[in-house]
Amino acid sequence: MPDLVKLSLHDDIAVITIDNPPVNALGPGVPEGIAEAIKAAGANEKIRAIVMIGAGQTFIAGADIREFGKIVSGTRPRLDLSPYLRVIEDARKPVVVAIHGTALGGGLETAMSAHYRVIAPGAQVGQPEVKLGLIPGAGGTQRLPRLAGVLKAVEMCAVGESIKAEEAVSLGIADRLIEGDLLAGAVAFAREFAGHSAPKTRERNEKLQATNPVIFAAARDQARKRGRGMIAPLAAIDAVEAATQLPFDEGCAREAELFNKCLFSTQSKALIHAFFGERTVAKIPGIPKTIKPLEIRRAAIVGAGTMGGGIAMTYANAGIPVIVKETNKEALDRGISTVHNNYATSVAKGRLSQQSMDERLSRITPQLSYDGFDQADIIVEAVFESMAVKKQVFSELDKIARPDCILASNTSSLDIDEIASATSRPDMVIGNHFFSPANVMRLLEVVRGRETSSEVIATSMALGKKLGKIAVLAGNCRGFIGNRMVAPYLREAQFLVEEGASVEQVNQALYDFGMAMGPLAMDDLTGLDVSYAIRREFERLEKPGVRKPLVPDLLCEQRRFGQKTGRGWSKYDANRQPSPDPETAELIERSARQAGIARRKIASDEIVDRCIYALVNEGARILEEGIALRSIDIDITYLYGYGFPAWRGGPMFYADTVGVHRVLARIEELEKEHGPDLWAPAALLQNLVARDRSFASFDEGKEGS
Ligand code: 3H9
Repeated sequence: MPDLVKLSLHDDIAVITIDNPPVNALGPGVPEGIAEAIKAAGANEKIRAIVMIGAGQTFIAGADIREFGKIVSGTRPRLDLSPYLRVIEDARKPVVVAIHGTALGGGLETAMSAHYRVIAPGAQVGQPEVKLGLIPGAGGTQRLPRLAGVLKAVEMCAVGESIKAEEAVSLGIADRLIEGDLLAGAVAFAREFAGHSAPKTRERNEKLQATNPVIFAAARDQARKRGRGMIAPLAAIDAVEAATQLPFDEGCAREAELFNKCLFSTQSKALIHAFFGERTVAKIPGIPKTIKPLEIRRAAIVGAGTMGGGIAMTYANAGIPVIVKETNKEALDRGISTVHNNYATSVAKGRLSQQSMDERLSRITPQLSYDGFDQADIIVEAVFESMAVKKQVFSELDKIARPDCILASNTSSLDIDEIASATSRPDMVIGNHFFSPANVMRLLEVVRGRETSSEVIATSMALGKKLGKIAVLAGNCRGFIGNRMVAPYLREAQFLVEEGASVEQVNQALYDFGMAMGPLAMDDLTGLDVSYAIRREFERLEKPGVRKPLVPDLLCEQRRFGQKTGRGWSKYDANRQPSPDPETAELIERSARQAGIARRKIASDEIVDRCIYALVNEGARILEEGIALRSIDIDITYLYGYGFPAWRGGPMFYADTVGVHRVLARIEELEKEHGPDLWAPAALLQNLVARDRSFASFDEGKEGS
């Protein structure tokens, strides 16, 4: 028997331990090992029942996700876990699975093929395959409705969220909650049930009876809204529905068919890319694991505006006390009242208890002075996006902060080195660019300056995790990764409306592509005044004679800053619902006419090509300059900071799926039409095409890939 699975005897009870770190995934050798152990225990006359448990922190967290790529590329045969699970279910002695940590995907499917399940408080079970663009593929869609009922099974398989131990027990997925020593409790449970006729999940049909078909129609509606464009949630619902219509074996066959369709889809490849990407971005080449992050016990923030308030909430939510400083009482009160209202909304929606809200608020200290800043381990500057203002703040902080205090700027695009030059400790200065709303958005763009120390980078990356963020490291340039790429993306969206597309058409085309919102809707949300201020900062660097969007400055001059003023590219009602703004449309048309821009009918395909390929081309430049470490860092930035659809994997992965040669050809066409200043292809893109490579292959060999 392979070492991955161990069999030991506790008198009359056999204990099978799955030991495949880090998460006991069902990699090669594990299912085989389990089946062998079950058979061996079955053959031993002294054994009356069998307990199966995971070593380390968790039960089985699923199939080994790394294997899926090999199956799709044909280097590994298709994965069929069913025969191994049959061995468990058909064992003549009762099999009790003991769950701690997580039983996810194939892990829960393994557990459900046993006769009984006991579970530790704090453990979770789930079928998260849809998050990887898959569906359960080892009988999960057939066994789960038999244990938990159809309604819950549909939800768990189509949405992919895990449930807690207590709920698993109340639903019938687990049979008993075991407080204290799980193994001892499971062995005692097994003894209790040894000799009972063991229930086979596949034969338990009572919860399938009288299923209301409305469940499936409602689930499909929900899935279309929630997972816009995704195929896996719908496939998961089809598979659970099959459980209510077909005998078990035929239901499993239908599930296998749907699983394979999903497995071979680009969507699944994209979502698996995102899964590993989320973890890869934490690995920074050149910063060894031996570098210990500094401990962050107390934080301070300069600025209580939208960003400062959201950042304060993020720290408070993570249990870190935080001081927030403003320059005048009115601004401070306004900022803190927004924080208060945000928490109160969460309480009203039942997402947060009143007690948690009070605890979190008690961690936030609003004030007008720098009192206590000398105690902080990190100070985050979140003031107006102006170099002069930021340098002033940093020179003040330099005098107050402890020498080992990190000075972080929340700038979204300004030069970190120039900001650091206002201090005597550029090695302690770093960018911590949060995305609005900072307490909600998962991305944290960490920007390393020329002199930022490895320890400070490692601390920001670890802190990001503690704050519940996905931290991506970027180099220092105008806009770093995210906003540098968004500039040409927005530029094209704005050019397109000048050339004849409507604001609504541009937004709709990108929304239909899968973006969380259209580019001009995003511009209205972040505030046109923000990009206006940044344009002023960088005006001196603009190349003369290059076409620039005409309308954004005009809208700002009329104080049409987007959602915050009720007007921008669109009009917004009191609930921030958009509607077309005829005055903006008129302004766009007039400006285009005066500039001699020919207006024409524009197809949605052109809108998508121009916006998305502008992202890809700039992304390629960012890679070639080393601003992003790997293409995956760009993809994760876009998935978590800019609402790029996860099932397309991010802009660089998307370019790979289209084919870099096709992307380059289209960019070359756009260069011919709009000129090299706007559309000269990135050298890296040309290089990849010339060598028949992809962005993914560019990442190969880099640490973490
Ligand atoms: C499936 O089961 C299909 C079935 O229906 C059967 C089909 C036939 N495989 O997240 P962490 C790695 S589909 C391989 O940082 P945490 C992960 O990459 C699967 N590797 O820890 C990382 O590696 P590294 C359904 C895996 O404590 C390390 O483990 N299951 C797998 O924050 C630690 O992970 C899922 O979708 C895996 N299944 O969270 C569950 N899982 O250190 C996916 C993890 O080199 N996993 N790794 O970067 C998770 O949700 C979280 O990892 C978990 C732990 C909650 C388990």
